[in-house]
Amino acid sequence: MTDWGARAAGILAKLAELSQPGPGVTRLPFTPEHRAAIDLLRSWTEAAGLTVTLDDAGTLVARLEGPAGAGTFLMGSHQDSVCQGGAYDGIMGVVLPLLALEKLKSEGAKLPFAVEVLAFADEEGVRFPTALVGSRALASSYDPQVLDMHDAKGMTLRAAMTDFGLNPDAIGALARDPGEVIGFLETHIEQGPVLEQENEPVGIVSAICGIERHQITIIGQTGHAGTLPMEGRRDALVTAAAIVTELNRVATSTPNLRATVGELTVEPNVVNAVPRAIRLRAELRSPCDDTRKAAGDGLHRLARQLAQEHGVQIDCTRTYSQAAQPCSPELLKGLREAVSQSSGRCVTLPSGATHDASAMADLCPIAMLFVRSRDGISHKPEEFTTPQDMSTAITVLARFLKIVHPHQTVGSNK
Ligand code: HGY
Ligand code: MN
Ligand code: MN
Repeated sequence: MTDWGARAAGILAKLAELSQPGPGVTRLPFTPEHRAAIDLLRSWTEAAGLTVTLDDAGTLVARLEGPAGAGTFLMGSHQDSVCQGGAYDGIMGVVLPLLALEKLKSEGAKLPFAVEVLAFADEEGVRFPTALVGSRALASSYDPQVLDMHDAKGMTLRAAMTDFGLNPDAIGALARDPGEVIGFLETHIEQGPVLEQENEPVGIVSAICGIERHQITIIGQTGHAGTLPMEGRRDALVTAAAIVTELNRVATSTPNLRATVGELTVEPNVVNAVPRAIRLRAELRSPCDDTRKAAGDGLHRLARQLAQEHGVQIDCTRTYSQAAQPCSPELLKGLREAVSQSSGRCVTLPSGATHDASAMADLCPIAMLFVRSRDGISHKPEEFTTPQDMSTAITVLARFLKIVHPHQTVGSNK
């Protein structure tokens, strides 16, 4: 009897070694570490009888052929990590479905459609100021302008992909025919505390939160910290602090809203000079787009009002936004059935993190299976999921594939 959870843990431990030196896992897209992960996954999946290709967005595609014309069910997640991240975020969602296919094969089960397990190159957007190129390419929402974006060393995405042996100009041709795709299921660590609190190994995602980002620049006036009177100062950091505090109060008192100011730079940033300029980046997330947009508009009003009161200049720009994506009711029904056959209660929860599934929703019905994270930790070396929980997830995925029907090519997420 195969211990599928132990198999998963062993493979993930090997993949975690394919990292830049340092604590945790650092595997960024189009790097030697990414190449090593592709090679390891390719050798393993070809041995399991799947055909493996690398598309021009850097997505590894492991395909189990099915009857002609029956359509394809897509699974998978991202291979990249954040810097000094964990060994499960993303890559576990590639390994578990591959093992579910092996489990089905060991049981002699034949599926009435083809299955592809995808390992997307870049979901985190850590190396380049963009993300989801692979999933957006399949979903026809890819913007070629992102190829001109560059990393911290000045290398463009185009150059990095070309050096990686890809043809970035062919990415647009990767778009899939929606009529051929039955759906997409992403398996992912929860990255939060809910499943642990509910004492459940897996959970079903109801919707993926929408997200928007704002850049706020504040220009005040610097001066000697000791000789400039407090009266009449135009301290840019005082305005920024008021924005951060008020934004936090609004998010804490608004249901289904999370707000974070994760980036803030100060100029001249010396202890004995009054801060002249601040650049901060705020992020808002919500499963409800109206809530998120209202909070974003409120942030701009607040910033302008404080700037007037403090006598500083301000510029607010919404630099990014991504709509909330509800999961497909039809796929959720199948997932619920598979979970109730395998582990018990079906805890359903929204995803506060974004995922490739957010982009795949433009192509086909989507669903997500969450796997319990110890202490809800993620994006850190301590990220962990037990082999037992992974074994349960593999069983759920195998059962789910036997429940999905090719006719589910129609249907939407709404
Ligand atoms: O930011 C996110 O939600 C994801 O981890 N990239
Ligand atoms: Mn992540
Ligand atoms: Mn992830």
